[in-house]
Amino acid sequence: MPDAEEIERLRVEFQAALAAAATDQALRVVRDRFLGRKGGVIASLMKAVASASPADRPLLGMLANQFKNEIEGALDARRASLESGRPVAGGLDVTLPGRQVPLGHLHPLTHVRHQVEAIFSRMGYEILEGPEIEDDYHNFEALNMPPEHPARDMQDTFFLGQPVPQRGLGTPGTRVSTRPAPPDRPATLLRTHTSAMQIRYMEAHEPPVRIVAIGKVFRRDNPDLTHTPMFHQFEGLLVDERVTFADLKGTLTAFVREIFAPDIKVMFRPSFFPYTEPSAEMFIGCVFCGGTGCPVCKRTGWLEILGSGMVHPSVLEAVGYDAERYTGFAFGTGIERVAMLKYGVDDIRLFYENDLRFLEQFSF
Ligand code: 2NL
Repeated sequence: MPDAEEIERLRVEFQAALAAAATDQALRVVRDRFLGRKGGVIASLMKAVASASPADRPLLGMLANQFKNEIEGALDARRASLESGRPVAGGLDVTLPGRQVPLGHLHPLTHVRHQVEAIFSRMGYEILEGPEIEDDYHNFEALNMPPEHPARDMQDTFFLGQPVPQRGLGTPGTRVSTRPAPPDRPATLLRTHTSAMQIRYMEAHEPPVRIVAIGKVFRRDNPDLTHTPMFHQFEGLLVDERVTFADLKGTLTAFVREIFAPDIKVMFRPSFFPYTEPSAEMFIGCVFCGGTGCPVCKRTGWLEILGSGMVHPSVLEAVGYDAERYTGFAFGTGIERVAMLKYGVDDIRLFYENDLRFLEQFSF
């Protein structure tokens, strides 16, 4: 049963709590604790008074009511003093945090592109951009793919300037065709890889060459989880005297360690490209399962990250280099592929749909 002493003890407690409350929020906590309708100190006190003996009830009731009024007054006064101490300019509380301005951010592919450019720039490579429309010579022939070369079947090319009937619309004549140009006219096409830029660079510069070519490439693919008719490629090329396969391995290992993780595992496996000999695919230890095997790496523990090799002597000769004096290495892969492996994206089409629920996960 409460008595005058108990009320005095609660008063001391209240005064300590009030003195410690330096913010509106802290003040609200004190108010809830003492004046809260359910379980508040005053509410409990009033309940206890109601069940006190008829002899004690009048005095206790009066003391409890007095205490309650005191608390209300003290809380109001304290709030007023907190408000008056706050820097206010023309009714504006200048201590409030500013409203968040919604800020955009880079597209994940742009972010990866910047990272690739930064890593190779630091290694002394020049970054190249060039035309998306190319001719047959620079896209195929100079890369050791003469007209009848079977490797051309690996690329399904968009050719330009061929009139073809359009579905649905009565007017024939679109500017992009799937048929090669007649032999009397040099074919123009949408580049199927960024290599043409590297051929043009070598035609205009003597070794040493250290370049990364980067940009959109186009292939006649039906869209699925891993294919779109346009994607972004980057290719690297280094040509100098005494360049070896060890230089290729060291450079590419340094690259994947920077873009994925410093302790990532790497593996090279023999492969074939018409423009390199020998050729190799590079794999990294699966970033999703750590090598133990999962659906992404198809239980192999390895992910294919890029294609590479020593530049074929025919390519060096096509640009007028002395293939006895110079050797070089080259490599290429998709920015999309790197981004998918880096961020665990399982569908390449997400990069082009501009769905904010996807893009907003990349506010780097
Ligand atoms: C791929 C293939 C590769 C190259 C690209 C290259 C460029 C010149 C000369 C020799 Cl100018 N090679 N580029 C070499 C090997 C592979 O990428 O499909 N990667 C997934």
